[in-house]
Amino acid sequence: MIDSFKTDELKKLIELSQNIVIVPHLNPDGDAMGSSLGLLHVLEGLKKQVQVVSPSAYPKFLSWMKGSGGAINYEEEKSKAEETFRKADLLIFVDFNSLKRVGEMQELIASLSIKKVMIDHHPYPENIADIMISVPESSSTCELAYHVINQLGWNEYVSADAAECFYTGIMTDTGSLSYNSSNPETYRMVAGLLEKDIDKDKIHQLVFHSNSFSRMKLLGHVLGQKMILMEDQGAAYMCLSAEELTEFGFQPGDTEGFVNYPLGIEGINISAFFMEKDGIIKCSFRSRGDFPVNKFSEMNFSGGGHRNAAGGMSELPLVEAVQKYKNELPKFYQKYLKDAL
Ligand SMILES: [Mn+2]
Repeated sequence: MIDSFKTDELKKLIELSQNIVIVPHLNPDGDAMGSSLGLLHVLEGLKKQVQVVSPSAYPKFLSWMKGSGGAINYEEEKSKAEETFRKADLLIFVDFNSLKRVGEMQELIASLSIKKVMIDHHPYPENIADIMISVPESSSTCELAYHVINQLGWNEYVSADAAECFYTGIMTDTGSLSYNSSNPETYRMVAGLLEKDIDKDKIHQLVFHSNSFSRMKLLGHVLGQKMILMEDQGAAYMCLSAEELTEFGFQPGDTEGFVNYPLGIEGINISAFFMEKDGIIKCSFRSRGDFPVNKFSEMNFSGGGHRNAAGGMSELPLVEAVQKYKNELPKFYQKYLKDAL
């Protein structure tokens, strides 16, 4: 799957490095944290000094993962993060392919002249690293990272802790192997991880059944009061203002997966979720079938991602961002129907 020339180069680079910093994307999800911490455990097994520096906090439902407590949150520990970057001789980017995705860390990272490696499964990578391992066909960065470790001949360094982390990302990025997971390769990787004696049922329980009370209340509110259908396009959207987030005691990760719920309605194949946070509007888009939400987001919400799952942002006020969606989606949908015919 990956050029052996590239993996040879990567192996040499890791062997020569001593202080390795792993960077996930802003608001890291299960795949970003899973691949960061999985690689951390493997590289520590190889006797490297390894540190995960996240651009922002990770969601609480991932705090059971071994090593998560040691991750530096740049938003809260800027000087510690900067110190860590200064000492580093290798950076590994996981689960993103554009420096825009590290938020305020962007300038700092761009200024570092050390070697950089990218391991990612999003389409259209930007040239952000010396060694770019970009496999959009992969279900998740965790699947890809585990595959790379195997190709490097380091399977023995994948401990049960590491395997749990890698498994988590595969599970969260595929909705427990329900989408984005038709490639037999994914199951080969899952089989390899299960051989490490992980408790997959426990991981499922920890990730999907550890909702906070505040998240459940917020979910009830958004589904009950905020979901609007656009039946002509088979679409739905929901939005949450900063006031609503405060009212419901929002914690990072609380809205994770909300965007998927409207797709559970018969006839709804496109879903959007808008949230006012940190002075901007964060957008999430999902679709079923061929409708390319990544292209729609790229054109209208400075975003991108996968065909069926994309992110984006808007600097418009929330009401106007939502209005833009209501205006642009029907136009794009018409164009999509024509192009598809
Ligand atoms: Mn991912």
